[in-house]
Amino acid sequence: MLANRLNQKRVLTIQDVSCVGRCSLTVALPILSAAGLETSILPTAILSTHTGGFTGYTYRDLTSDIAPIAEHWESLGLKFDALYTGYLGSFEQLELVSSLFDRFKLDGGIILIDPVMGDNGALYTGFTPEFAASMARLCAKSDVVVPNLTEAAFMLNEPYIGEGYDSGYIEGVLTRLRGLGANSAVLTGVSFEPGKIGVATLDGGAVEYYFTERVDGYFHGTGDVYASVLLAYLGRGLRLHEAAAKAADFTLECIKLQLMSGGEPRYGVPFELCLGLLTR
Ligand code: PXL
Repeated sequence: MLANRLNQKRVLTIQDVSCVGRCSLTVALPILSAAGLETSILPTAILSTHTGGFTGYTYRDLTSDIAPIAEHWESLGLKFDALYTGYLGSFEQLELVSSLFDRFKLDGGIILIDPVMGDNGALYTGFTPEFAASMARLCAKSDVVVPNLTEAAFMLNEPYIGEGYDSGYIEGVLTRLRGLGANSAVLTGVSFEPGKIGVATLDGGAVEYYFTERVDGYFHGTGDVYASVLLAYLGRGLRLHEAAAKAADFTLECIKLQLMSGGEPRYGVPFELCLGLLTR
């Protein structure tokens, strides 16, 4: 991958700004920066808070800014070592992002899609199965797709199975995710036994697993923390499975601190206190 003389990789992350509530860009930007990646952002919308756990939030759609921003960047000849998408809010944004992938990825660069759409068997407010089908089509352009079990089920148009599954099921899901055209897939929230939760990865060889202790509860924004740390380590050149495992450890640290802090889950996890783990 092309880098500047300090050997810094250049990343573009495309997702909303939820002003309050530690998710999307307010998580991705500090994590990628702490890991030493030069990080550019393309905000797709500005919300006063995220949509999970707050009512009355404002939403300013920035879709119409994407094309002119991209034209300016093209005039500058910009390209990125990695493009990373998180929460995207409309079919039009999916179309625009698909074109950004074609125009701004360096040869040998990474496209990472975190298809943020839902959790625990349900889609977040505002998302539909049709949107999940379009997200699945976008995944054909990805090098790495990072869904949880809910997002995977909706993208594959399959029933959601939240528990009681076996490794055959997980391996089938990963294979079908690659069948969408993604080069590799990381499935989060995989659990075969009480007290343990983890990730399963597939990049062409055998499926690999990594488990940590399970902390019960719902922790807002941890999917965004996970995907950002995953990309941070991929940018450092770690193999997919190693990066996926390190991201799981980092996310667990954040969750433990969240429990210690006693803060309201909707304000997200105190990932700031873990950033030192990412700096050299
Ligand atoms: O954490 C994912 C996320 C990102 N952005 C917005 C959200 C959510 C999850 O609810 O609402 C606006």
